[in-house]
Amino acid sequence: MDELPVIVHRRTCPLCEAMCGLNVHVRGDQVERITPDPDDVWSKGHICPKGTTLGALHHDPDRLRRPVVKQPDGSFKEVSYAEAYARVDELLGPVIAEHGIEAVTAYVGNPLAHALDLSRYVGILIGMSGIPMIYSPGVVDQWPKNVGAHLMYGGMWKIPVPDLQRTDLFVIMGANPQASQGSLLSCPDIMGEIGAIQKRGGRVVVVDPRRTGTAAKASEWVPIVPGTDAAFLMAVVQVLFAEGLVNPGHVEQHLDGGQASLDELGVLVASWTPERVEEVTGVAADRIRGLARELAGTERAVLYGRIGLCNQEFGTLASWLVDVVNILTGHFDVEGGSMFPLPAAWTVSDLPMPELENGVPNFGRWRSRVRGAPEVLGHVPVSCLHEEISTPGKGQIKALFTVAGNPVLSSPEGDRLDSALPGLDAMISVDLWINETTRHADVIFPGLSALESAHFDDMIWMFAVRSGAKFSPAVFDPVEERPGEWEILIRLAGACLGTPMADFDVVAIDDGFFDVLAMAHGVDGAAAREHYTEGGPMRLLDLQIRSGPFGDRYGENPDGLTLAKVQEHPEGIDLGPMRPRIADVLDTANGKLLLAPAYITDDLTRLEERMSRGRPELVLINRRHLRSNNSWLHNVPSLMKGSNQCTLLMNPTDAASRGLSEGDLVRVTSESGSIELPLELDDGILAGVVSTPHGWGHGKDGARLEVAAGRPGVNTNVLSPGRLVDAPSGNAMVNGFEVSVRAAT
Ligand SMILES: Nc1nc2c(c(=O)[nH]1)N[C@H]1C(S)=C(S)[C@@H](COP(=O)(O)OP(=O)(O)OC[C@H]3O[C@@H](n4cnc5c(=O)[nH]c(N)nc54)[C@H](O)[C@@H]3O)O[C@H]1N2
Ligand SMILES: Nc1nc2c(c(=O)[nH]1)N[C@H]1C(S)=C(S)[C@@H](COP(=O)(O)OP(=O)(O)OC[C@H]3O[C@@H](n4cnc5c(=O)[nH]c(N)nc54)[C@H](O)[C@@H]3O)O[C@H]1N2
Ligand code: SF4
Ligand SMILES: [Mo]
Repeated sequence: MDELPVIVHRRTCPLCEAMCGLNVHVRGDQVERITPDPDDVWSKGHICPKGTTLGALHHDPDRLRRPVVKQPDGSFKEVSYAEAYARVDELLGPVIAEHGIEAVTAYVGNPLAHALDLSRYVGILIGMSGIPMIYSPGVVDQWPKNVGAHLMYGGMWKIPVPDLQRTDLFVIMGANPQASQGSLLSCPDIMGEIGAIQKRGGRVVVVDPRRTGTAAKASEWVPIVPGTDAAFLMAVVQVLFAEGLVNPGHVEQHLDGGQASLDELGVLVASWTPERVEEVTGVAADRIRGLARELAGTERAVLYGRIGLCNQEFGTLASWLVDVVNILTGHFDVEGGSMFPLPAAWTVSDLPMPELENGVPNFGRWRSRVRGAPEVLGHVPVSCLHEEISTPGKGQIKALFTVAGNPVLSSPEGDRLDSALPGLDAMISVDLWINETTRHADVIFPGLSALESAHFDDMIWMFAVRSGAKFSPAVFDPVEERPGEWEILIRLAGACLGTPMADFDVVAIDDGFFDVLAMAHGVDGAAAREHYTEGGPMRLLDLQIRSGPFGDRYGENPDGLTLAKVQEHPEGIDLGPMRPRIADVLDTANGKLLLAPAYITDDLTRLEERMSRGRPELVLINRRHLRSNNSWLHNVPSLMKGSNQCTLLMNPTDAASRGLSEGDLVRVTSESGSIELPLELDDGILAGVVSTPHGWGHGKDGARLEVAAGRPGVNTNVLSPGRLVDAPSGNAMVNGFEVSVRAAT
């Protein structure tokens, strides 16, 4: 081995939105180490501990390299693709024949958003298979933002992001970029940017029930009672109106109803004074008033809200109010404020949805069968899935696809899903590991490892503070010829349509998909296809770039971008910071920005009711850790070193009053269930609030994650009550529900 040279491959890390440039040092077929790429034009040498683990993930002996099929004794056997396809046909055929396609659904998980081909091709499985609806963790994540964006701007992914590289006041609510590295906010080294804001004389304020790693580095931490951000922000808006601080700038001309819409909003917020909300929020009236004035009075300022504002009781109101504050204070669609990014490659996820085009609240077109939960943007709460599988009757789910997901750990009431999955007639998973969820599958198709795949982010550029383009070729060839995941997704759609998986005409479907997407972007697909010798994700990516805002449009703009030109720049291409572009973005029925959609403001009655409700003695919130990534990096030995991440954080005063001390094993109980985990005292968490991380609870029989099983932790979603959601979006309220804590016996 030693005589083989080390070759350094440049890569973009696909694990989170920071899109860091990596140098992967490879000798032979072994990754020796991974270092930051200082010459990457986007990340300039930033990296986190997870980025160095792509080699460990690639070499992980537990990672699946071939399809596996469940045997009668419950074990998995490696099989050929032909055998796996045949098993899918055998299982799926009878389900559809007997119960119809309504008995089939899919759960599509988070890594989808980061993978070259899954992100671009999952639409085929969803759109072509005929399955009526799918489930995803979107409703334990950002659905409130999607609802707001859909109603206000006319597209569920038209989500504005803070221009933090050019701002002087950055107010962060319910996000902890120190751990997450940014969410619906793609920016390398956010903590570095936070330092830079302070260095240029600006301020960073964190509003969070916990003094997080971000809050510790900020200029100020404002502790807030979980779930009360909407009340807090209503008071901020009240102050803006009461003190004559409303000045939307150039955005005013885009407001549906103009000045009148502002006046109406002023009336709506009139009673929400800081004094009225200070007790409920735990934030002094003076501080709320001061923050409103500071936001209005700082030329370059921005308010940013993320998962802590979504995964809570008033997610839609709180997320909407973040945008409202930015609009009213003139920090919308301007440098240093909240802006709309411009991806070089348009994203496949952002196709106009015909039935959702009008900006009218056409939600609730149908309801879930068992609970009667209303559909919102095609989704119902993901906790419905377990009961749709386990409750008999017409419409019962009998077959499930999971793609890049682990809902047993990530969904509220995941333990009930764990119990329901064995009742399925067919479960087919596309995943690289046998995890807590896929252990129930009948067939698992493995994707390629990150280092075996080329990479160019799709969705993530929609949230990027700069436009840019980076392409990474695969570092390794797969050991054997294997179909890409995009091809598996197409074949699975075929199986739903009654064609044997092996026989499905992948090329024809891929061509058709290309042509539809091309047409949506003003390109003649058939003519464009003449430029290529083969189809698949690379062809699609080239189309996305060439017909994108910087593209060459197949020769029309000879100086424009193509995938080939991007490939000439392994360090990436920087296409500049965000620019004002609201007129291009707005896609509502009348092209105007709807400042206060009635669908959202109607929910104020629920907030009113919350104002007179007492606060439970103890509520639970969640947290993330820099060395973890949802449920699936716990099989990497280097990330599992160090202190136990899966602990309950509690304020020392709450511990003392319960006779509990650091390290005690405690039992946490909610209306849904109980878990036991060690106690960690933290004077930086508000009294009356405790915190757990999600994504733990490994060590289950049949899963194949040996390292994770050695330090399994517990599944916090056993505690999360499925019935508790943010009403307008159906998004799970995994933060802010009541729990009790006592010593475990
Ligand atoms: N209580 C609580 N619950 C939460 C959250 C919370 O804050 N609190 N957060 C929620 C959020 S924001 C999210 S996004 C979800 C995440 O929820 P999920 O998406 O369900 O879970 P992950 O842990 O991301 O699981 C990803 C799976 O994809 C697989 N995988 C990785 N890369 C690939 C690939 O390239 N191809 C394929 N086919 N598979 C791949 C991994 O092996 C893993 O099994 O969890 C949600 N759940
Ligand atoms: N290292 C790491 N990085 C990740 C992930 C990971 O699991 N690990 N997951 C990725 C994914 S899928 C996502 S969606 C993003 C999420 O990225 P972020 O949105 O930054 O998520 P968190 O780090 O969980 O921070 C949420 C914060 O909300 C606070 N909070 C909870 N309830 C409330 C409340 O009611 N009000 C307020 N104001 N704050 C509240 C919590 O205390 C916490 O500090 O991270 C991504 N990046
Ligand atoms: S912050 Fe870490 S996980 Fe995220 S892209 Fe960079 S190296 Fe990867
Ligand atoms: Mo997420």
